[in-house]
Amino acid sequence: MRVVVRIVLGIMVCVALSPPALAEPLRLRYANSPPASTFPCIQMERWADEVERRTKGAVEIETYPGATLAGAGDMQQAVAAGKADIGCISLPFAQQKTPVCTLFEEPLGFTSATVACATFWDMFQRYAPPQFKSVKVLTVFTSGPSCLMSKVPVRGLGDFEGLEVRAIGNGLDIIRRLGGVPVSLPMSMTGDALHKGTVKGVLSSLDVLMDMNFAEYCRYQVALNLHVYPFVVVINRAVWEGLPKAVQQVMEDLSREHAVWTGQYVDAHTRKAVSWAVKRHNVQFLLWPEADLRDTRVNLDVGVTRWMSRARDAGYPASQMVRDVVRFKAQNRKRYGAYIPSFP
Ligand code: DTR
Repeated sequence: MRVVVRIVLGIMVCVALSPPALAEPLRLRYANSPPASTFPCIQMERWADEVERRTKGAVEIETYPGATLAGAGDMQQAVAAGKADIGCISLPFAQQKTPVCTLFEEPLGFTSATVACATFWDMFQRYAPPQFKSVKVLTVFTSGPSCLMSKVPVRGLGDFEGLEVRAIGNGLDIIRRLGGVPVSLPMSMTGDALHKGTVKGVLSSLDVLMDMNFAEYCRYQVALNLHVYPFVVVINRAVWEGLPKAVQQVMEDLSREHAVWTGQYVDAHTRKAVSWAVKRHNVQFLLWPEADLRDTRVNLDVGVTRWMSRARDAGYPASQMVRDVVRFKAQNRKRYGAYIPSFP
């Protein structure tokens, strides 16, 4: 009997002293729609790595690029319904629109993704859009400024007339106002359309020259530096509220830092993409006559005026928002540098 008691006591001591079984990590599924090679998915992988590192493995992020878990058109709904825990919303595809998001689809003169990302984050905090109440916003960012890449040389507004150009969201209206023929296509279908010739150009940031290999089709570029394309990353509200406070804090601390990281990545990667496109496909950068650039600016300023009217109608302080975006943009240019891309 004494031996049995000693054995039981021994087992109890071993169990008491053994390290606690490593808790299973919390697994979160992160859905994204563009191809894995493009910057919205590169930023997703970096965010996932940082969350796993800063939570010391307590959280594991399973990433799903290329619309393998949820598509661009229903990303917020997929997260709200719990089909994905986290989702990256390309705002031009979002069903609901709010002024602080659509403002960034107007040409605001950004030349740097870093400044655009930081400014969008600052404006988003100040004018939190009600459209995201069903989820928790983790971070926001933008593309770099949109430029014209085309299969045929476009040396001014005259050459732009009647040209079929691909864009999304407000980019379509910009093409229309400049005399082109807008073609709405998701990024994933644009390469095929360029190959077939159903579109002759693309209005997008220059990273896609390399990441989507558009330089193979579009040998001519015009650095118009028009609007950017905004993105918002959200997490399911119930999943967020179920996270340990320490994990929530990691994600909150990452929010603005990651927005700036994404902008810095896009600016550096755009320089690399342009250099690659020149060397590999001999792309040329065309300069428009000053009169055409002036007419373009005047024409597109109409868009900001129309945005102000719509924002006022929606009950937003439109004039104050424009003053704030100019102020935040100046502050962020001073803080992060006024990156002016140098094209060959
Ligand atoms: N031009 C917008 C946004 C965008 C810019 N670069 C990329 C790369 C991958 C996906 C989207 C974007 C667009 O065409 O969707």
